[in-house]
Amino acid sequence: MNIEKSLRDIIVFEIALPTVLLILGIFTGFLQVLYRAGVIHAQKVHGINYYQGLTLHGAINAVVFTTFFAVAFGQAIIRYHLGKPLIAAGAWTACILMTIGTLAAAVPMLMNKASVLYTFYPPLKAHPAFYIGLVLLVVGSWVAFFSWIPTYRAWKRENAGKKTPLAVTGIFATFIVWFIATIPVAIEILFLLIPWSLGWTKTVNVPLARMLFWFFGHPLVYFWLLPAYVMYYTMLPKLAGGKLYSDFAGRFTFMWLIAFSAPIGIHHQYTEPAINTTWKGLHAFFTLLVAIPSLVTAFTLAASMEYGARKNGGQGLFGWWKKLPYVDQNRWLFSYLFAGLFIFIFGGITGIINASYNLDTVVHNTAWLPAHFHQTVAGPVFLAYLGGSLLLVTTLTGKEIAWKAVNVWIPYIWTLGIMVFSTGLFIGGVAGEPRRTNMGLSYTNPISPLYQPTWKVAKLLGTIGGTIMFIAMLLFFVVFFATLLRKRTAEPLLELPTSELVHDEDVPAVQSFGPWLVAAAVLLVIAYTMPFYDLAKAKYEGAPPYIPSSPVTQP
Ligand code: HAS
Repeated sequence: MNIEKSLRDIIVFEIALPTVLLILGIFTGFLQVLYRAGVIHAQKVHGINYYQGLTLHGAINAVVFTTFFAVAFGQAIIRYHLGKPLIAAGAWTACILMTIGTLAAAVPMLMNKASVLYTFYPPLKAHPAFYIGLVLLVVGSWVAFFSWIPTYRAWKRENAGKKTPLAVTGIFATFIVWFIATIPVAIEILFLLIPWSLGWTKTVNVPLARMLFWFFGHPLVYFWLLPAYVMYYTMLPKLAGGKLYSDFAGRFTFMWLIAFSAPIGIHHQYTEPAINTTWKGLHAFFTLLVAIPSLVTAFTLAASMEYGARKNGGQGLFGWWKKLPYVDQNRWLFSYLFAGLFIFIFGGITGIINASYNLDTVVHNTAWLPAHFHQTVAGPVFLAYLGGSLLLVTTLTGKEIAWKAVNVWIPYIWTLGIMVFSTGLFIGGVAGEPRRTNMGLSYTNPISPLYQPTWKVAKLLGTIGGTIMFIAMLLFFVVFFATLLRKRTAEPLLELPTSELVHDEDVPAVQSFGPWLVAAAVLLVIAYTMPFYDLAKAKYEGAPPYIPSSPVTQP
């Protein structure tokens, strides 16, 4: 499809900018591995302090890269599937706000004035520019979302009675989840963190700020996941040589995530003393319900791939697995999506372990947690985004993928790295290895009284896995930038693989957002009214800022 040059340029910029930043995000991730393994026994290296590196790693990879990708990908999906031009002013304003916001937040992070981790958890306190930058990034993404609504409405009027394309439903679900998620964090940042950071208030209400953060923090992970699901449902079956097994399964998944992504944030706070166990139990129950669409996704995608593999001559109960295009250079996106799915099996299982209130008390705040989230956000999500970034760049610039033979193997190298890395972290976590800790100064430093020799195997696995991941990303950067910078060989178009359907069920309940928005509102009232009321009633003392390099809170 031929699309406006300005939109092409915006999307390519929104992919290229965060990918450049990702170089730093990946490098600081690799440094984390080395600090924790005890290869580095220092507070800082190359001028980057441990917590500063951890913040850069989390903020660039999990906040900046993901938000830019979701907006760029959303624009491409809406433009392609609705076949109507987008509102140019919306696309430009979003891009400018997100870029200014990112740069504003980057400066204090690079100056070590915002080493508060991606969770910006008080009493860790950042420079105001960090919070203001994040607000602009979020507002930019809202502008993009709101600017798609008139285009969608116009399409609906012109196509009365037609189902909204599945991919468009998925993108709207993504941004509805994002909008719901970002309201509480906007309240946290605007009313608690910015005034505190500017010195207008002396202390901060930590339990309130944290509850607002996790009200945002869990739907955030489904905001990350949903664009990957859009690719899984609408592209993967086609790439596998088949069709999507069930349209209903896709719509159900998107709608269910709108309703259940948010009323579950307290599962990150099972150990917070300020919250009553009744609400923790309720959020645990809702968390188990949020896993349902992912289980539906697992079976639907397996059936879709089986359909494609059998069309391609696959036979037998398991023999058809051999007929999938694992290393087909022309269907290279399959390898990115399939590898992510494989990793997600383990990310999903460990998520359900975390959700189980009593089991979580064993693993909370240990290395188990980064293992879980590397098998979710750094697994299916990251691989889908890397693949999606390459897809958008190659189609919108008319440039062929460089290093095709290498490209198709990158996701498998990454998968090997993630699996070894996470195994090390899971083992270490169960043994009590803490997360967010510069262990090179303590537990993995033989001259420290805290040295833990029994964690050696876990650390060795973590280091080997982390190194393999780093190599995979170096290869990705070579492929990505070689593609971006090479000569154009075809006309720049927007072409997205789109699956046909095996079963096109007509189920009105999953064809309209309205009932699911109402369900989301009702569930939020049930899940959060009493916990916030309890916090409002309690008379906790406000907390002064905490400086990461010192265990003593600063007056
Ligand atoms: Fe999680 C903590 C529970 C999913 C990300 N999670 C985190 C954190 C992050 C994160 C970043 O209940 C840490 C935050 C921090 O910094 O503190 N999580 C869950 C549950 C799910 C889940 C129940 N998480 C995700 C996803 C994430 C993500 C998705 C990112 C995108 N998580 C928790 C809990 C905590 C937590 C607690 C807090 C713990 C604590 O103590 O702090 C579920 O949504 C998972 C459902 C998934 C499945 C898997 C389906 C499998 C599929 C693959 C099929 C494969 C095929 C291929 C077909 C049920 C779809 C077959 C191929 C072959 C070769 C066989």
